[in-house]
Amino acid sequence: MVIRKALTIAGSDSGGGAGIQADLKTFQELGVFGMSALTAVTAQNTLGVHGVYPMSTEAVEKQIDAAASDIGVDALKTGMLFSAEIIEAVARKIKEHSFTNVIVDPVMIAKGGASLLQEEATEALKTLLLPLALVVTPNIPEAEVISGMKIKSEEDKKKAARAIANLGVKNVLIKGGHDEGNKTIDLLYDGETFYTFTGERINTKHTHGTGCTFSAAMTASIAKGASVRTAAETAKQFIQAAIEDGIYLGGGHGPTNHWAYRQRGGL
Ligand code: PXL
Repeated sequence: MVIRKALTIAGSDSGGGAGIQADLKTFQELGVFGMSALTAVTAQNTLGVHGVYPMSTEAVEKQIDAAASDIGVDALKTGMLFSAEIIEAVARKIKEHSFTNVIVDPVMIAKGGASLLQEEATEALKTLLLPLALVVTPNIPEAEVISGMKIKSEEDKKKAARAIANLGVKNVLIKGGHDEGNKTIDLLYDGETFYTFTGERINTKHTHGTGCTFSAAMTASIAKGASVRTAAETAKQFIQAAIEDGIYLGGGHGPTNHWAYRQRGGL
């Protein structure tokens, strides 16, 4: 049996719904061996972020080296990176190890409004990390920050995707979770062609960690050899199932159901 391996470079969510916890659960559900390099620890539950404790750049680099030099990495994703220094360290390591299957989830702000990326780090994300990425997966507010434009329509989404692609990333996937209306339309742009993936909007507050889970599902699929387009399709189905089959934990924005996709028979 060939075992595919994926690495998440991201923050820890003590509440288990987002961050590396969501990533590792998703990798496991999709049959991929998961590894992690922690960038920060958050003290967090469904009610909010109660503390953020970043790791040293040395610690981040050593974790990446340890995973890469022994077990090997078929695909990696980045999540919460917190600071420009950590982004610089991660970019350096991606180059050093010649990683090509790099999925960047440009995490900026948690559901409750806590900052997971210092404002001055956005520039480092754009100039150092995106040129090394195979895919970037912003939600609409993140796509607005990266592209520097407002997104009010499907046409705006396309314009923003083109602007983000101009930063050097090969594929841009703007997620439709913040769309208005009863559909969520994810837009993929590969530098030439636009593709859309449409889901039904679910009326729920239990969407904590959806971005992490989505990009982790893409990473797992790519680790298994899928194309970006197929990975986007799988990730859409994975997150749709995880939101629809809610598990309703905690008193605030609860986690999604990472078992749902496999329980429905997908893999
Ligand atoms: O969903 C974004 C995110 C990423 N990483 C960590 C988080 C969150 C959201 O709360 O806590 C560690």
